[in-house]
Amino acid sequence: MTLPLTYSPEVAQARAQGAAIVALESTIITHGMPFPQNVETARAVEDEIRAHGAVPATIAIVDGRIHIGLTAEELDRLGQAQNVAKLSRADLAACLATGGIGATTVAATMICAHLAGIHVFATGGIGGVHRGAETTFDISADLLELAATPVTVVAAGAKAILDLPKTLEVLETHGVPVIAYGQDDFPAFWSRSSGLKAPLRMDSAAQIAAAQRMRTALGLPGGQLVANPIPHEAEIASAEITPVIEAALQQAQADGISAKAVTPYLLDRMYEMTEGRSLTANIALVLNNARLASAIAREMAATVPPVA
Ligand code: PSU
Ligand code: MN
Repeated sequence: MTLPLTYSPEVAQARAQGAAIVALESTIITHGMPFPQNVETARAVEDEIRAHGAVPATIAIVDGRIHIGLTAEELDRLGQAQNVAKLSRADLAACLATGGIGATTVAATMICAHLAGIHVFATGGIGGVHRGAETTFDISADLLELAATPVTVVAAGAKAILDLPKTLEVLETHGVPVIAYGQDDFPAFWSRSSGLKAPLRMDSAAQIAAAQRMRTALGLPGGQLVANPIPHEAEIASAEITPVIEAALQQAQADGISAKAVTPYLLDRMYEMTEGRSLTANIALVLNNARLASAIAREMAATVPPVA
């Protein structure tokens, strides 16, 4: 069976030349940000990657095929479509088999990036262990994917809507390297520090690329989580964001939100309660992650032969 992969012309050319490529997810577009900022941000992130010497590959399922790189029209269509399925590892094959349209989470984007020979991926925040997971068992499939699939994911840590100590514990149990970039603390998305020390720290893209190569050489499956703190000027102080998080969590509980709907619901509530400030910060940190991912991809491309 041939894989249902479609490369955009830009990504196909980059692959042929062995150029640096950075994968991007699409759930952040369909479920993470409102229209039109979602499409504007997706474009800005792609441009930022091009400006930093790499080629962007936004990944989504369109008409039952895995698209590695979206054309401008496809991106517009996805950004405005209603009721797009949010696809993780569990849903990906079913969506492809039934010919639908779908947005890939961090987990599904990692799977698709790996199929396409792409080793690095930039996003905003990853899914993690939800607060109350001891009763709900709500632990994002993103964490297990990092343990299984050899892609380095650059994120601004995880949102404090999650239980961050438990998230770090699950990553450790599954053998996922968690690398803070340029500081000792694990960042918490809108805030540069979560108050928790990250297990590992690196200060250069070259070290991060070398660590992924070494992991693979040792025969260890899986990727790495690079936690890149939000730029100083875009940070929302923890004293300001904490009450908003608490209120959003309470509303989610009152509304009986569960499973896949939890993360999009919380993001939406926070956007409204901060009057868009959470989104402005989100955009700044994704751009920052795109820059670091581009540098890592350039380091990787310098050592990895082009795809035949
Ligand atoms: N966290 C964010 N923004 C996001 C997501 C998570 O700060 O957009 C999205 C990502 O696509 C992530 C997914 O992979 O939500 C995780 O969903 P869940 O918690 O249902 O696994
Ligand atoms: Mn979940």
